[in-house]
Amino acid sequence: MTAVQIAPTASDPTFETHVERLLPTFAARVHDVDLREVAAAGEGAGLRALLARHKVLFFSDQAIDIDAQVALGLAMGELTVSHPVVAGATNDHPEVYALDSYDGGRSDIWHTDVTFMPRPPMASILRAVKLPDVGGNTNWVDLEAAYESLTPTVRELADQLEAEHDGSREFAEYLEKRRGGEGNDWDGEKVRQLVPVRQPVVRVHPETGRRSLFVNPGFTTRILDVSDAESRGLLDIFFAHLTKPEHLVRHRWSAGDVVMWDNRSTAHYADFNYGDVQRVMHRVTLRGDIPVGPRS
Ligand SMILES: O=C(O)CCC(=O)C(=O)O
Ligand SMILES: [Fe+2]
Repeated sequence: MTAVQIAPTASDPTFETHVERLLPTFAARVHDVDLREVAAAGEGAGLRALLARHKVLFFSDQAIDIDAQVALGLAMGELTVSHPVVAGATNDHPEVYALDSYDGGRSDIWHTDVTFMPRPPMASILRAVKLPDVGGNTNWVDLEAAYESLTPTVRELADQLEAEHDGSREFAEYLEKRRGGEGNDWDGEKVRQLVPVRQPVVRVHPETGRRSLFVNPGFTTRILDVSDAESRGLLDIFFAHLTKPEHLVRHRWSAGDVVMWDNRSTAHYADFNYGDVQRVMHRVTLRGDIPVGPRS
């Protein structure tokens, strides 16, 4: 790992002078910022605002361990537990979600984190712990650009729709394996069952007011109040727009990388192309709000 830069952020609490934009609509590399310093200096609010603006932020050469990752999350907001049904990385770190490829921890399907709960986390902060030499890149798409890429007539239809999100396919087995079939406390309630939830198909970002296409192949199971055939057709259209290459940024991980993303405006996918090599990532998530559509 190269030397960590000391953050000269006091002169720019918005961090904008540190930003290198990666695509016209989203994603930015943030240079010469030490995330431990940001947390210690109480500058988390600036980072949070930067994240709402750019949607995905990439940081490199960070000397961050599990405790520093938690401290960073706390500087930016309130942390959730690791996941509704997956236990924390260690007993001391119930808020850290370990994605270990040796333990089935893969994310090779497009998704936005935890949209199968009524109140999904607003943002995720991910740190590379153990990486394959090559492969295991992560991809993010801009759900606001995906919404904008629909024709106005289809946008107007999407604005009126709601969809079912269900975490069972991805996570029911984790819940069954937990002692007593009990998950974690999420939003003040013990999770004992993954009950499908209703979410708006178009989400209005609570900070920016921008609209995004808030469906994903990982958890969105159907469009509600239309026929099965219509639901399938609509989801096909929405998913195709979501994953257009021009809405996508891909990251090749190095040791010391930290990436954070806004779950209110993006979806992501981790490539699984590294065979039986171990890949471990640690994530913390910031508590979010209940998604709101244009009509609610
Ligand atoms: O492993 C990755 O790169 C991403 C995993 C993921 O989906 C997440 O951390 O939410
Ligand atoms: Fe994820």
